[in-house]
Amino acid sequence: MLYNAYSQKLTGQVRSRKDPMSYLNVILVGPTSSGKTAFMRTLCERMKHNIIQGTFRESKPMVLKEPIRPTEELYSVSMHIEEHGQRTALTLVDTPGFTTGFSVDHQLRYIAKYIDHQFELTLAEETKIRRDSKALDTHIHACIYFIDTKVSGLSDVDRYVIKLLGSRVNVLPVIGKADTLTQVQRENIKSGFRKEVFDVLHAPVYGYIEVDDEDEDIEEDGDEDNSANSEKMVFREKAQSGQEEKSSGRSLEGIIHFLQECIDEDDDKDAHAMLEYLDVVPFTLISYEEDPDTGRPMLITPNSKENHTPFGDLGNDSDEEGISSSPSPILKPSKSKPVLGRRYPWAVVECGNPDHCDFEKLKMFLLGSHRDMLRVDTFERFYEKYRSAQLLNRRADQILNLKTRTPHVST
Ligand SMILES: Nc1nc2c(ncn2[C@@H]2O[C@H](COP(=O)(O)OP(=O)(O)OP(=O)(O)O)[C@@H](O)[C@H]2O)c(=O)[nH]1
Ligand SMILES: [Mg+2]
Repeated sequence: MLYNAYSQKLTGQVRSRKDPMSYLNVILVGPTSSGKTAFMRTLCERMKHNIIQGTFRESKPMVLKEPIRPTEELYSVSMHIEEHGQRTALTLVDTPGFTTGFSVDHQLRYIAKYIDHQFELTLAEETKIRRDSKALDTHIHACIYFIDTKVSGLSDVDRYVIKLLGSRVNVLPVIGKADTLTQVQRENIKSGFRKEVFDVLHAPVYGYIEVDDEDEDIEEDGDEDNSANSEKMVFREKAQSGQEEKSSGRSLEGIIHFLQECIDEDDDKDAHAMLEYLDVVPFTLISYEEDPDTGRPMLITPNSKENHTPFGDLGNDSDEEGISSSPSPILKPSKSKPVLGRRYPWAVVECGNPDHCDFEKLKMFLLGSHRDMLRVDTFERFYEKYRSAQLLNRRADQILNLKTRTPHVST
C-alpha cells in the first residue's frame, strides 16, 4: 500500500527534464466579495522575496497595483518562485465572483470551459506529429474555492460548484475573511463543512479518497506487492458519476484510518501530507488591509497603535518582516516588525500568524508538500478522463459520419 506512488511517478518525470521547474496553476473561485483578489495580493506580497527576478508577469497591466475593486474579468499573474530549494512556476488565475441566480450557472460553466480548454491544448499538442518539446503545462492544478460562510454546512451554490468543478480540478475549500468570524463560528463552519462533504455527500473535493473494499481485502491479505496495491487506490469523483447523494462510501474517519495505515506501513510522506491537509481543511484565510488610495498593504506592527503607512511595491527588496524569505515552514511573526495584517481597535490580526488563520499552511501545502500530488492528480486523473472522453466522442463522430456517407445499397 504505497500512497506516494503518485509523487514517485512525477519525480521521475521532473528529474528527466532539463528544466527543473515545476508548473503550478491555481484558479480562485467563489462568491463576490469573498476575498479572492485580496488573497491573491496577499500571497504575492508574502512571496515577494522568493520571486526570481524578472519573472513576474500579469495578464492585465498594473492589475495588482491599483486599489482593490470587484473583479470584472478573468486575469492571471505568474511568477517563478524559489522556496525550500524547489522552483515553481506559479500562475494564479483570479475570476469574477458569482452572485446568486442564473449568472452563477453561467459563470461556473465559463470557468469549467476555461479549465477544459487547458486540457484541450495538451490534447492538441499530443496529437501533433511533431510535438513542441517546450510546450508549457497550462493545466489548472488546483481550484481554491471560497465557500459560502453564511450557511452551516454547504449552500446550494457550494454543492453545485463542487459537483461541476470537482470532476475536472482539485477543489481546495477555504474560508475567506476569517477575521470576521469568532473562534466558535470558525469551528462550526469547519466541522459542518467537513461532515457534509466527507461523511454525507462524499463530494469530490481534494482529499476525498475512496479505496475499493476489494483492494482492502488484498491489502489485508498482504499477498500483492505494494505497487500493485497502490494502483488500486482510487480517487473518485462522485459528482460526475451522479452518486454524490449516496450515503455509502468513505467517511472522513475511514480516510484518516486508511492514511494512517499507509504511514504505519511505509512511513509514506504523501499520506502524512494528506493527513495534515485533512486536519485543516477548509483553510481559514485573512488577507492584508490595503491603503485605500494606493492599494498597497498597510504597514502594521503587531503591538503598535500608531498610524501606519503602506509597504513598498511588490518586487522591492525592503526588510519588512512578516513577509520573511526564510525557508522555515511556518513562522510566528516577530512582535516588533511590520506584518501583513488588519488592524482593529482591540487587536491586530496577522495574515501569516498560524494562531490567527491557516494562510501559511495553505501556502506551504501549495508550494511544498502537495504541489506534486496536485500536478500528478491533475494529469493522471482529470486530464486522462478528459482525453478519453474526447477521443471516444471523436470516434463516435467518425462512425456516425461514415454511416451517413456510406451509400445505401438496396438489395
Ligand atoms: N475583514 C476582511 N476583509 C477582507 C478580507 N479579504 C478581503 N477583504 C475585503 O473584502 C472586500 C472584497 O474583497 P475582494 O478580494 O475584492 O473580494 P473578491 O472575492 O475578489 O470579490 P469579486 O472580485 O467581486 O469577486 C474588499 O473590501 C477587501 O478589502 C479579509 O481577509 N478580511
Ligand atoms: Mg476579485
